[in-house]
Amino acid sequence: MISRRRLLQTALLVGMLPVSMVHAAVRPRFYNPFKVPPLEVGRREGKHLYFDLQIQSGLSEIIPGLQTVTLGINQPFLGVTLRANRDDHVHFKVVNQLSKETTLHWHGMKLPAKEDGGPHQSIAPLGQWESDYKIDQPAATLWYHSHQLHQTGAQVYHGLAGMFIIDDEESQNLNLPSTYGVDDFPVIIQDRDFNADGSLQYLTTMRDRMMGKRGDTLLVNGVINPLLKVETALIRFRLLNGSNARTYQLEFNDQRSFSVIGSDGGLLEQAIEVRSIRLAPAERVEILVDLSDGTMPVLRQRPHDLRFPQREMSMMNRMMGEEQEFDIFQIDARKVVNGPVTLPSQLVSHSMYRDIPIQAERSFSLQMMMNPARFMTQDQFSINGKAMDMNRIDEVVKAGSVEVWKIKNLTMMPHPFHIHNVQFKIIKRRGRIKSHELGFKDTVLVHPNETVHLMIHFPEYRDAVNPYMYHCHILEHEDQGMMGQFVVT
Ligand SMILES: [Cu+2]
Repeated sequence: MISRRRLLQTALLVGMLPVSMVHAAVRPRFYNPFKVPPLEVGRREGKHLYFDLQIQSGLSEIIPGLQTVTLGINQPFLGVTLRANRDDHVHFKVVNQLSKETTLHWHGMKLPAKEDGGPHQSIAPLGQWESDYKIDQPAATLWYHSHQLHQTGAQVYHGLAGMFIIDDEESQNLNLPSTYGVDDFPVIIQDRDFNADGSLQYLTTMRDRMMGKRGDTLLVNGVINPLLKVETALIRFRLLNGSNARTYQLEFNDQRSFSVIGSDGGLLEQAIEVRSIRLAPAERVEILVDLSDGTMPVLRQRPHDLRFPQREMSMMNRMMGEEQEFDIFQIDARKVVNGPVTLPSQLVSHSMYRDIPIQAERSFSLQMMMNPARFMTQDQFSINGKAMDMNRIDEVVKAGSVEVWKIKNLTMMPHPFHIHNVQFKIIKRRGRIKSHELGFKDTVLVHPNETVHLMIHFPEYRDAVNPYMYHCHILEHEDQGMMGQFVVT
């Protein structure tokens, strides 16, 4: 495994570090160019958009001088950024060039179950899968990634994940920064471990299996230590925690405030000013940052406490590594010329199914089996006492209905709970619901001993055969059984 210090030494040896590293206070501390993933807007015929996606493997130079075997979509490492409008009818032709089965799941999208790209839509080696649906939800920052049964952790870790941006008229009328790669940037945050030969190191310890895989090297859009040069004062970042297991508490090193404008499912009703935000695996948040001061702030992960209650389990917390501090990327705003900016306050209004009565309540208990006899098997984790079974439908939901789902965490660590095909609202949790958790969500972090109540409006897609998934988005937990299936009829 290569530590940060070792990386730095290697970089110094091969002369990769500019002299400016020494004068960190006034010059950039980060040195790799920020990578903006290529944008793929498809081939348009009226309202129909056609995308050709190739799931491929490749070699990537992530660490200077070393080649890493990676996976990607239309590029060697990670996916291209997809972009489409609300009401577009998208058509994906996905070709699997790998020698193993894989899938592509459209995370956060409301769509018919057979188009969802879950474990039931596996694509054979050299096979092809088509997915067609109409985008019927507001502008949002979604993503797409592998959802192969028992292999999601490994495949996403090696690169099968990308961003999917939806636009709509309402958001465009707000005049938010929206020029991709100019004042609107994807920021996919991932942590990885590398072996000495540059290969990605995955699941070598029992701790990785139980707590989820965390790495000591931070990547943004696949790049270590990126420096982003910007020239306009108001910048929008679409932050995606694409990590397998790590939760981040994000802040700038100069403690500047920023404006949260969007959550998983789209824009908030009002912008919310904060200095720090927590982002669990699979969560997204859109933020606006005022850089009119022309400085070089660093976005970093602040050591934080995910314990609940606060006094217990500090040992577990250390095991999870959330006490580590990381610098994630640096912004160089020295060329910003335009003056002070005004942040919008009012954004969009959320219709909240106020007129539809709640038709059902369901409870889900997240459990860890901790049975030594079952170590190394694929069912260490469960929901309501059952590990994932492709042949078992756990819940049947009525199309168009509103339900309350109560997610209860009976384990000693937090789990980010994700539901396919919906954008829910968090209506009750321990403590106050704040910042991005006020918006529409498809993933919510549930703390130990906490029960989080979600209000969910299920779209009108009916299919009694093909199920959707709900699961923990710590991918090693999902792969080891913390997943269930529901159909909508
Ligand atoms: Cu979990």
